[in-house]
Amino acid sequence: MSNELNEFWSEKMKRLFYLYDIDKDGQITPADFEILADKLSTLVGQGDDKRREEYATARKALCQEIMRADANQDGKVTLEEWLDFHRQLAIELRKPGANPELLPQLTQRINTTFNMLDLNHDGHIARDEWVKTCQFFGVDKDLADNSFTQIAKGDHLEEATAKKMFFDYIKTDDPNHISNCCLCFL
Ligand SMILES: [Ca+2]
Ligand SMILES: [Ca+2]
Repeated sequence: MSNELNEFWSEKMKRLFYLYDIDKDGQITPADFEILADKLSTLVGQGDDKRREEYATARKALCQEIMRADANQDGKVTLEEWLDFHRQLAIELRKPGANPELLPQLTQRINTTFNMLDLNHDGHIARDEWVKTCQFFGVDKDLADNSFTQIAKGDHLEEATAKKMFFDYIKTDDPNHISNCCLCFL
């Protein structure tokens, strides 16, 4: 793999950008995360106060991580800033011997994402958690179910496997790579 990232990769990162730009004003700001948090809390269930609180904390952490892409620090992440940020990350991840766990731009974000996906906090992602979250982001149920079958062993997606998948997702520009099913989660 070279440092050139192809059209497929750019399109993938653009889709991710528009996924986070929830109010569709063409930039990612903390306001988008407020809306996201409200929507996500319906996934957790209204009755579970503790879990909702955890979600609120996770959302703040995720917002901070994503706002790292705001290169000129004006409180908004533009598409250009977003692509530059992820291009640098992808190049970093492609270096031989790179340890993705040590990349500060990504580690916290991956941990937060994993914890949000692991809805019942038992250390792995179960099939129904995966499918539920995929559906929330508008992915077809069968498609979500199939992708889970491909990446997980049985009905459990272990933390290490999930994280490797997230890193591969940022890194790869191969349209056939299995990690592309992670679109919704980063
Ligand atoms: Ca926005
Ligand atoms: Ca900016």
